[in-house]
Order: sequence, then structure tokens, then C-alpha cells
Amino acid sequence: LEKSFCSMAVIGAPFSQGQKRKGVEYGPAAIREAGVMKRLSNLGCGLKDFGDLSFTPVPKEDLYNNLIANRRSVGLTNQERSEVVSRAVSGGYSCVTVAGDHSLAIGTISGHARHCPDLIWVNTHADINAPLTTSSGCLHGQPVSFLLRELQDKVPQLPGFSWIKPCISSPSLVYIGLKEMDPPEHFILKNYDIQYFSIRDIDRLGIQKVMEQTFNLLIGKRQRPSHLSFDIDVFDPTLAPATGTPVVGGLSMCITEEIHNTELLSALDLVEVNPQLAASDEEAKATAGLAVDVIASIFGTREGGHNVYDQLPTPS
Ligand code: 5AB
Repeated sequence: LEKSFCSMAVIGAPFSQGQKRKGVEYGPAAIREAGVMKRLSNLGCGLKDFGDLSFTPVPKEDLYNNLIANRRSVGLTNQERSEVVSRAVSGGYSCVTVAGDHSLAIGTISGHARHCPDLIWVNTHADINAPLTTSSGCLHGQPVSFLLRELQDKVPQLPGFSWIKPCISSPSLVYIGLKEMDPPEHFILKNYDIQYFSIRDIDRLGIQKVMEQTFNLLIGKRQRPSHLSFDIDVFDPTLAPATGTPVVGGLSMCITEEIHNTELLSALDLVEVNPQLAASDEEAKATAGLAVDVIASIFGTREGGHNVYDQLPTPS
């Protein structure tokens, strides 16, 4: 077992106010029920469970720009969450945050930021709308815009967001698995020189080549920790149906092993599992089970991340 993954912290973030659909707040419970702690403890690592974070309630808010809801709530929650992630990473833990909607990445990445991570965003969507470009008004479609240094002259100061220090630069960011981009997001990726591999690129090049290029770009000669923000909707909806914004087409699980092999991952977000959007109990369980597979195979391997097995039983 690799030393770097041997102390792991699990943080539950049952938060849903970055989007409009009910149920994503039950994602962490579904992932726990699907056995995430057991699978991680089978890797032989020290495990600390931070439990599910509670949130300071915020009185009802008016819309920003007639469109964006819950900005104070999203801002405050992320501030609290960033403290917890920062404490865990400073304490030497590799940190797994199970959520909740993707707006939580503002907090997890900010909390990880003092360790200067590279950011790998594995998702159907780029989540880089700025508050002035969003058409849905949902903050789960915007987290990267608050974190990217180069974009800050296009991002207005929202109430509840003043604590955020943009901490990622475009050469330290790579997107993998994009299936759908809003026109302003496409503009941002192209004009700010942000590297991305769409699902089509992955089909064309193969995931191994994509990951090789990703790590050449990010790591090069440096050995820096990386932060992986992983949205379950990057899989095909037949595999992960219980999520808020599914899009046909999907990534292969091999990505988890390629990331595991770098041994540089120090924090992971697993987001957007929404058991209430499943058509059946089986669908909800399959989606949460897939989330657990992703987490376990990133920190272990599918071929053998487990306790050392000493001997085979002998028939008597
Ligand atoms: B997710 C959309 N681009 O801004 C927007 O699930 C979708 O975290 C965002 O990737 C999807 O609302 C957010 C249309």
C-alpha cells in the first residue's frame, strides 16, 4: 500500500442549495450506505470520519441579478467547509468529501489551496460560468469561476463570497470528460488557454493518452499535490442515473487507476449523487455504489488495493 494514502479523512457535505432539484443532500448518506467507509478501511489506511457537516442556516435571500439564488448560504457553507478541509489536509490526511452539489468545490478547493494543488475537474460540465454569464442561476454551474485567478475581473463580488481567495491558475487546471458546455464557458476555456479533454477526445485518443497528456501538462517536472473534483454525471446515465444533470455518453472507470498511479492526489470531491432522482431503489443503489467504486479505486486499485493477504487456505 502506498504511504501517501495511508491516513484518510472522510467528510460528508449534505448540501443542495447550489442547484434547484431536491434530494442531492441525501447523496452523502447514500454513499455511506453503499459502504464507502468499509471499502476504504479495506485498503489498510488509517481512517478518520469527520461525519456530515451541519450548516449555519441563512435567512431567506433575494435573488442576485434576478437570477442567482442562495448566494449567502453557498458562500458561508463553503467558508465553513474550507476550514474543515484545510485542517484535515494540514493534519496529513488525504481528504475525501462526499456531497452534495458541486458548488461545494469552492470550499474544498479553497481549503486545500494553501498546499498549492493542481486541479483536475472530471465532469460532464465545465462549471465555470461567472455570475454574469449563467443562464440557470445555479451556483453549482459556477464554482471554478470564483477560483480561477485569470477570470477575476469578470466576477462580481457576491455577498458571502468575500473570503474566497482565487487560488487556481489556468496552467494548473485540466478538464476531463466534458460532454456539454454553455457558450460562455466555451469562450472562457478557449480564451483563457484552459486545457480540456471532452468525451469525444477521450474516445478518439483513449483514456491512457489523455491522462498522460494531463499529467505532462500539470506535473511536468514538478511533484505537486492534486485535487480531483469528480461529478458522477461524467458516467453514462445508464450507469449513474441518479444525478441532477445527466447527459448521454460516458467515461470509463480506467481514469481512476490512472489517477491512482500518480500517487499525487491529496483531496477528492465526489459530488451530485441524488438518490431521489432515481426511478427505482436499484438505480439509486447503483449510482451510490459506482461513487464508492470511484473513491475506492482512486485510493486503492481495482487490481489489489487491500490488506495484505498472507496465505491461501489449504483443504484439510
Ligand atoms: B454540475 C449548467 N451549465 O450553469 C449551469 O452538475 C449546468 O455540477 C451546470 O456539473 C451543471 O447551470 C452543474 C447548465
